[in-house]
Amino acid sequence: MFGKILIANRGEIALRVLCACKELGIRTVAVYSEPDRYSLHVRFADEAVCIGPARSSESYLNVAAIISAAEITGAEAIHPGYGFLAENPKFAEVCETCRLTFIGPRPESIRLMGDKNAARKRMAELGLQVLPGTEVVKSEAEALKAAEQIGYPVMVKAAAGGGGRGMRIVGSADELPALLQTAQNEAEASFGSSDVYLEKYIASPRHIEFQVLADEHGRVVHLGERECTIQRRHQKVLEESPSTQVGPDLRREVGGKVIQALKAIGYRNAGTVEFLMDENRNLYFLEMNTRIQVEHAVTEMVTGLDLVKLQIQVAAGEALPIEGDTIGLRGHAIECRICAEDAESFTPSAGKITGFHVPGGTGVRVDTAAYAESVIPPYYDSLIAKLVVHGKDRTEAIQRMRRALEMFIVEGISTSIPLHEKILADPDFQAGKFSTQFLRRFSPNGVG
Ligand code: MV4
Repeated sequence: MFGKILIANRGEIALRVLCACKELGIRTVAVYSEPDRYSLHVRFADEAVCIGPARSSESYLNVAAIISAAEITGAEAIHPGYGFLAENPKFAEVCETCRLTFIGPRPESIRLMGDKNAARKRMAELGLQVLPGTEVVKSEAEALKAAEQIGYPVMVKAAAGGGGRGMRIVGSADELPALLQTAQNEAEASFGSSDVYLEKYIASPRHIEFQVLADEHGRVVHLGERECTIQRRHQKVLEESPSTQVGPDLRREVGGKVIQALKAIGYRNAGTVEFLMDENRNLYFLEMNTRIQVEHAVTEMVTGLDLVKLQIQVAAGEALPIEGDTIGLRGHAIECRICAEDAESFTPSAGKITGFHVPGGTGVRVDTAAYAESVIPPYYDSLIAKLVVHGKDRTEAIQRMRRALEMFIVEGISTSIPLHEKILADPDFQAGKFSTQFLRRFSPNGVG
């Protein structure tokens, strides 16, 4: 096992990784930007190194500064958390070159899944269902011909994409030339590649993802699914596990296919395989995330596992301490992402937290790096806390979340707590009836 790990992140996920290291008896190195000097991840780490000014490109994305910090402190491994350098294959390679263990998948796996079209093609070859679609389209004529075959509406997607950028819905042939061009331009501007492909468009899907873990001895297990359909502008707002739309048979079928596909590519460490579900409960592979995700805690609540400890253990070469291909799921978990944002405009709300109280009690978990008098800087992600509850079933989890939200106090800045209260009170949400369009009902301008 590693003696010392550097945590290349900030906020709640840096603290989350610290918790796992402490429980495994591993010493920790925090890195921080200048405005993060008084952050809890700095306070609770054994050592801390300032890696640059506020701007991420000069601090949390500064590969040279992070590798130097690891070398100076004698860390043997780096945990990247999520965001920042977590899915950068070059960073994973640099770690290897510097004889530091990158706690995550091999660089080849990160690179494959970063190319959405290549990933889609590979996973289809390996047995996962995908939507009808194309390879990268070379010309307008080729796109028109392919779209005719697929049938409108189709979606134009950036091959290097993610986060909804470089995506366009095309309803008919006359719209295609202009939308193809704008998607290509946006893809070029956002990702430095204008490559796009087409896919059959699903109008009101659900977003369902499978959590997987793989060790270095060829073992791959899945830990069930998460329902992540409640999103706004391609940001997840609330997640739960299990999904009301996935029963034991579908879970076993798709989970089994996911395991086979990931064994075939020699996948290692934690990962998430995303699917779109249509109204007939078909699951179509969308993309794979090669990192620990924000919402991993809901899977931890229903499996009783510590995913970050397991990431560290498998990265150190240990075998997965899990019997069989799947693990039993117990009860129901829900996570609300508490963000520092204006309740009406959803714009980020930075500043000093003047009053702070987190709920507790049976079945409640709060992951946060915020505290009373702490300052939320404007430079980074607006997530300030994850409120996660577990109950014996979905009804109890909803009741528990509603009382926990009521007992969560954040003063001095605006948060998304009122939005969560509205979602949890909604009869359609309570009945499990929703799609990716759900949050539009709470936005006066219809921008979900
Ligand atoms: C789609 C789709 C409908 N049909 N693909 C959004 C982000 C990117 N990862 C993929 N996304 C979508 N791809 C086809 N063929 C609808 C979305 C989508 C979406 C997906 C999951 C959760 C929320 C969403 C919100 C808008 C669009």
